[in-house]
Amino acid sequence: MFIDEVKVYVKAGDGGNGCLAFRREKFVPNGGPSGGDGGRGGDVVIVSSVHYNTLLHLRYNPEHKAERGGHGEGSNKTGADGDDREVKVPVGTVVYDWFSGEVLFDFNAAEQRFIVAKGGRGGRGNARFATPSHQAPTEHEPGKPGVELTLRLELKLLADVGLVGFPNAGKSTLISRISAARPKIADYPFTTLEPGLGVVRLPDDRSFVVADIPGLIEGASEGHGLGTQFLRHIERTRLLVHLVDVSDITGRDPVADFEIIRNELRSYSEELGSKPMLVVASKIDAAQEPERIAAVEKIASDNGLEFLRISSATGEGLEEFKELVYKRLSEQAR
Ligand SMILES: Nc1nc2c(ncn2[C@@H]2O[C@H](COP(=O)(O)OP(=O)(O)OP(=O)(O)O)[C@@H](O)[C@H]2O)c(=O)[nH]1
Ligand SMILES: [Mg+2]
Repeated sequence: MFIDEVKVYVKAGDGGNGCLAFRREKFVPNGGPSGGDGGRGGDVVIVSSVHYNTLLHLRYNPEHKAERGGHGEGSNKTGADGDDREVKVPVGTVVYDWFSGEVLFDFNAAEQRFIVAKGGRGGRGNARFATPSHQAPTEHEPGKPGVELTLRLELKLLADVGLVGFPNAGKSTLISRISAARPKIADYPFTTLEPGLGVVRLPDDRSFVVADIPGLIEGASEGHGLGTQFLRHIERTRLLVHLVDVSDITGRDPVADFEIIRNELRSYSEELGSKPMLVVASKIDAAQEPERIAAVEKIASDNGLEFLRISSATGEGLEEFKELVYKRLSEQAR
């Protein structure tokens, strides 16, 4: 299991100070106390959001402070409350106290809100201390400090996207180009024996998780090649990316390859067979015959599937690929 983890410091806003003041008006010789209360400090609130798939955005931004409350003023004016500070996390994030290791909250659904650090109360102004026998109080309180905490946020990464295709189709090469994952890559089938995950980063704190798995061949569901056991690692993904090698050297028919993989997925499970899928022509830098690419494009469109072309060797199409995958993922609620 792949785990994403960050250390984060949070500090709620301090309360504003209570004010010491007396009314001074013409014709009112001894005006009463009029110091207002301080405002409440803002809370730090952690919110689960479907727009985040990883904790990467917090790794580069590890401090979160809410606003302090305004101080009380004369004429019984209360200070303004400080604004809350929201920290967004993906569903599946668990919040721990860094030092004690205690679990503070477990986000298991979207749009849950957890006040992790409460803002300090505002101090009372001197007007609040007046009683019939104590008409000119000078007592007034400072605001209470906001809570501060160091947290450990942990997310068990689940793949959002599964890469499927024949052995040698270029799955591991692709994940190595779009993420920090460094799987073994080689010019022979069944190079990948164990599934691996990679986190893909996009501008504006966007990210998603891709699973690289072993190749499938005809009869895999009957145990040929490496079988289909490993498909359970992509059962819970939201999108499949089907890589079809269109280079000339394979000597294979890319359309037949496409059909074989789809059949193997269907034999594994109805659910996997009907998952949303993007069809990707891989290794276009090595495709001298454009008909091979056109044939894959046609079979995709005949099946009502989106089609893209990429080369992990030259980088062509990779930016479009990442953006399209992100777009399709964010269109689906988890
Ligand atoms: N020309 C070219 N070769 C590529 C490209 N992508 C991958 N290759 C080559 O294709 C071969 C297989 O690549 P892998 O990434 O290991 O393929 P895979 O799909 O992970 O294969 P398995 O793990 O065996 O299922 C390697 O020799 C790569 O260098 C590409 O875009 N262009
Ligand atoms: Mg591989």
